[in-house]
Amino acid sequence: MGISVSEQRATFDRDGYAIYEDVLDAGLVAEASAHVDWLAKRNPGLRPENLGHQLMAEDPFWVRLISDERLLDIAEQYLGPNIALFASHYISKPPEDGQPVLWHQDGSYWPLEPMEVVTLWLAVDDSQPENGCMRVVPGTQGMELHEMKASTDTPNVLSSQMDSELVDEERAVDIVLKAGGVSVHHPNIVHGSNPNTSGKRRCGLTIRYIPTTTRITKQPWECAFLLRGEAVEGVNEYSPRPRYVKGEDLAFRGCEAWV
Ligand SMILES: O=C(O)CCC(=O)C(=O)O
Repeated sequence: MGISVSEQRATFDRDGYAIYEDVLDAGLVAEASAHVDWLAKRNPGLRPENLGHQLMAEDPFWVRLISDERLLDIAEQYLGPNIALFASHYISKPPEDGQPVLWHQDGSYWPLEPMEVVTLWLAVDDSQPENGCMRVVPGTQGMELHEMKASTDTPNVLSSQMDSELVDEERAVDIVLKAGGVSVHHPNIVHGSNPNTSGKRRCGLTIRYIPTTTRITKQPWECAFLLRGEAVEGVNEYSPRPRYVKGEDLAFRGCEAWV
């Protein structure tokens, strides 16, 4: 028997992260994988680890993906019924030279008040130590947020990291996921990932969900979408969902409902 929902929530409360296997079906994961290739082709100037939410506001498949009811059902366990998207980012580490994500705390980067937010990390590929899976230091969600420092000596996705004396790397654990699985993590948890030196791509989609009571303090913010429940008056402006334009956008199952 699988782990029950309450056990996952208890694991999150204790360790700052939790794992959900087999969340999305193989068909949708294959569409997400094709989407990454499509985005990378259209944006040759960007590293595939950096396909970020600036590309998302006009992309119906991306909005369809992060609106999936199975993902929102998980987010609801942490945030309650009124859910918006704050940000999303594909970190697709190519084979052989995929960049690391140095140790950091997400909340240190984010213009949110209060810092009530969860990340769902969707495995688009199988994600293992060999291809640079995510790593977390369990229990560090209780640590206050620290300033991240610029770091460019070795190429890395965020070009920054936290002070190494704050990171007890010995205690880090690997988050191993099969494609279609999801991990959830807290905005204060210390986490990162190693380079991908294997022959296999490692792609994950980060999805940052907020309750509609959380204010995005940086404006304008182009990719806030109300996804479930009610907005709170005066808190955030939400964008309309993008429309699918044949020949311009990536075609996907159900795209006719997005015209
Ligand atoms: O995908 C990775 O390797 C790191 C992800 C990450 O840092 C995040 O989701 O905040």
